[in-house]
Amino acid sequence: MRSSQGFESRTDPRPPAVALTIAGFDPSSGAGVTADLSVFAAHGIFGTSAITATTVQSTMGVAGVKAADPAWLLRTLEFVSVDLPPAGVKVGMLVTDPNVRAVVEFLPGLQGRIPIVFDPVIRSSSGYELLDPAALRRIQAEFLPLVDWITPNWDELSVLSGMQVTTLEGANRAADSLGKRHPKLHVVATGGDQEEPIDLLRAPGGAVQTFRGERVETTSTHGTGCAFSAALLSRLILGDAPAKAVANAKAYVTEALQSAPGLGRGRGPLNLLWPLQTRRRR
Ligand code: PXL
Repeated sequence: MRSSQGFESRTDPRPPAVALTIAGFDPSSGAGVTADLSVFAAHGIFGTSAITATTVQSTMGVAGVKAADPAWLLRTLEFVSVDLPPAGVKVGMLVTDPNVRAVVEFLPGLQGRIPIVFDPVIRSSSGYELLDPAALRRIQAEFLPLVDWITPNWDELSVLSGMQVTTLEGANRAADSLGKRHPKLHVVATGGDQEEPIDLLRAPGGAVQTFRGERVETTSTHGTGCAFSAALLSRLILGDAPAKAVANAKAYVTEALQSAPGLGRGRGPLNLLWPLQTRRRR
């Protein structure tokens, strides 16, 4: 159906799948929950969210982080998920140990039934620390066993594996080490920020596949990791097999980078809603 504004309205009578994002709030909309909600919307998925922290930031970088109240976070997660049961969960920035504990308390009710994707946010691309050391220890000990997918870049993979990753072969070894420690985990070592943008998937059992990408020359890279992990979850919810989900998420991010609107004076946001815009009639 066509409205006066030139948009097509939804004609599918089935309700959309629900995805839940547990992440931080970025007031400049490049990363965090609002970006994740755009990614879900672009995939036809209805997004719910719970905020782990608010940040002061713009495209110029992060200037401050204030963690949410962990009891409030847990209450939010439980209340919204009873009414709007998620078909998948994405976890992003967690910041504090009590937040990790809250999410560890929440997830077991869902674990094993739906995909749970973790984008391990450790520091911002502008260098701001976004994860306390105690939180990192609890993530390793209690949280990763509950997660199905993890999407670290090479820096994050270095921290998580304890192995300094500087080459694709190094990423392979570190992903293998992490995967052996958590046998149920799909590890995607994302190389989008490298000179040669190659992603590496280590599946449970140890099989490895690489995904060669196109290098996009742009300064609009704010929230690329958020976008990739939310797109990966979306593709898994839509029924993609693991390798297909990675390839499709990568293609989605590449187009979002290529068509970025060029906003801000620093690292600008991506064009996360591009799949909706291409359907717009003029
Ligand atoms: O891209 C990492 C990230 C995720 N989520 C929030 C952030 C950042 C980086 O600054 O602020 C809310």
